[in-house]
Amino acid sequence: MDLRLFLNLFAVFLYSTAVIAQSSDEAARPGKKKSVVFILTDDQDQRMNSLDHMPEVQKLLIDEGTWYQRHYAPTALCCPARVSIWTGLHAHNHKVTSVHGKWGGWPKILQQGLNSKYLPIWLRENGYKTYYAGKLYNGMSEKNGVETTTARGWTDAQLLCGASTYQYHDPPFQHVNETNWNNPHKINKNFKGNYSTTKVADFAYEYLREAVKHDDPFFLAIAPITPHVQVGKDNGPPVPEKKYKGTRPDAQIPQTDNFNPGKRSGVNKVWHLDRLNDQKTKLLNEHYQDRTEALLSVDDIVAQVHKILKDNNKLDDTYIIYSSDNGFHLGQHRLGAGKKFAFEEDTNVPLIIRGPGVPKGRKTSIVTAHVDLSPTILEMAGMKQRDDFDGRKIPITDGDLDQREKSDADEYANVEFWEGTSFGFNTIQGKNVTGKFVNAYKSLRLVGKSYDISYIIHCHNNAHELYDLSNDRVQMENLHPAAPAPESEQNAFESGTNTLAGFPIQKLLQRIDAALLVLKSCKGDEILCHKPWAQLHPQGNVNSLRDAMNTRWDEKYDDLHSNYKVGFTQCYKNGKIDVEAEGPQWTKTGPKPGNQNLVSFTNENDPDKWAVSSNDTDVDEKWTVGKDGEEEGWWDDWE
Ligand SMILES: [Ca+2]
Repeated sequence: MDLRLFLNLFAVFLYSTAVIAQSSDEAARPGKKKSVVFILTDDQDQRMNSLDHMPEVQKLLIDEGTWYQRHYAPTALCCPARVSIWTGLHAHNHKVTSVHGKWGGWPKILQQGLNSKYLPIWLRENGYKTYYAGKLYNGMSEKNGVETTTARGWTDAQLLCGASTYQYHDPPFQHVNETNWNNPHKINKNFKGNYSTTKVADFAYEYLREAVKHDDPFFLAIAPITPHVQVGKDNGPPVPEKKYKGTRPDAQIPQTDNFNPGKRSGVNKVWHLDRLNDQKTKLLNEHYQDRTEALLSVDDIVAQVHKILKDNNKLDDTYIIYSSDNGFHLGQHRLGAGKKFAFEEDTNVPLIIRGPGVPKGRKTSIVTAHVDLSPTILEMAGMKQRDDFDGRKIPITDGDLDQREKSDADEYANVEFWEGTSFGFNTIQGKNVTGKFVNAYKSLRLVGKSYDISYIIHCHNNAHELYDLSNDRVQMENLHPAAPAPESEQNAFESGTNTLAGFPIQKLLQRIDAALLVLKSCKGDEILCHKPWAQLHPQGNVNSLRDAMNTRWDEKYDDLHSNYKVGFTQCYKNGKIDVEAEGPQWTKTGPKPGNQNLVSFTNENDPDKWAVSSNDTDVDEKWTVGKDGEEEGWWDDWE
């Protein structure tokens, strides 16, 4: 090749590389106010492959954007998860742990001051127009005063509110604007004959067409109830739009090793569940089919949003984010239909981002969580991070993704739960299981270069779960030394599996228990939620589990584990946060013991008597579907 030609080509190459780098940096640079469309589904799984049934999501988001395959709901329940999305806080800091009652729902959100401390308020202050169409939180009903005080911060919003929020037909909406939040309109119930998801879509398109006319940046959230079960007047699985009913006859729950398994799994009551019979697995498969068909209406939203942005030349200035508040299980570990567990089906949710500077067709395994979404959107809006954020901005450029993926520092997600759960779909030793049971737990997902670990500590029975997800992606083999075993057999640890990823399990447990101690107490800038080792080793010489496993730290972790093991002294099943009963906490100055004066929590061993053993009168013993149809988990009871 002619040298001059080569040099010219080389110069062109350098120039174009610089331009690409510059535009990518520019997209992420604070000060640039990009618009954002956030599509948030309700109870959509990632682990049951629901996204495979959405061709527009595949084509316009996954192929054209980045798929964050290890994205987690910090609490696997609508209301706590949504508050984490909009505030950037973990539930142990925002304190909304339930969907209703004293510890959750709209009244609790108001009580915690969260109506004036969340994303749309901050975006408005930065000159954004903010719009919302669909379900925002739980419990936004007349009886909870939503017609007196409703959500703040929206330029305009149509919020699904009241008793029929979870009905797929005749949806009720409250029309909200930026001035009337303290004297809002009544809930409008005059949408007879409308299908909920398409009505949400119509409002959203109206907002989007208005927003693209102006130069102001905008934020639009589109939050249909799909594919949540139908609750209230009519109960059952989600109802697909008429044109899609019956269009996915072959859709089937993935036949993973944890689907209605022949061997027992989990701990506590899950361990005792009978295997589901054919009639029940058939019902679950029909439920799955209804979910995939209902999601096709959301797929239409993705296509139409893309079209409106494209037709108005706004695609280059707008991010599209797609996620779900929490995941869902259908038959895994012999459970029925539901959520609330620390199993991956319930906690690992879709997250896809497309937009300026975001790599196309990239799939990343970095760990991200809902608490990271508000920080990320503030970054997209060119705004500074807030000191109290528990989350951190998600990398959205090739360069930043490369850096995070290559980083030696470990990746964490902290998943917690305070509510109870039911097993109404199940039997134990042939008997129906009725009632609501304690399901409070603390858990940790920890992913490093050669390890992928899930660790769960339950309040009930102080039961522990430890899984090696690099070999056991579906959490069937509990490697904890105290794991249950079938009668006259030994558990995996006793049978000789005493290492995980090459680490001795006993020593590993001391380390990850300490990391969980930090994470269950983490708080904004004071105790960073993504740097547990920095708290445990303030001298800065330990940055990963691998570093912490060094034998020079054995004594330190022996001591920590003897004195500050994560555990509970009392269990609740109504969402109550009682920090004193949650064992030791981590503080800025180190570990602090829990309340030693509480009587230790014990359980009956007979599974039929496992309803609850709490002496606290605050526990909600009556557990029925509320009039506003907002009780969660009840669908384990239908059929
Ligand atoms: Ca949900």
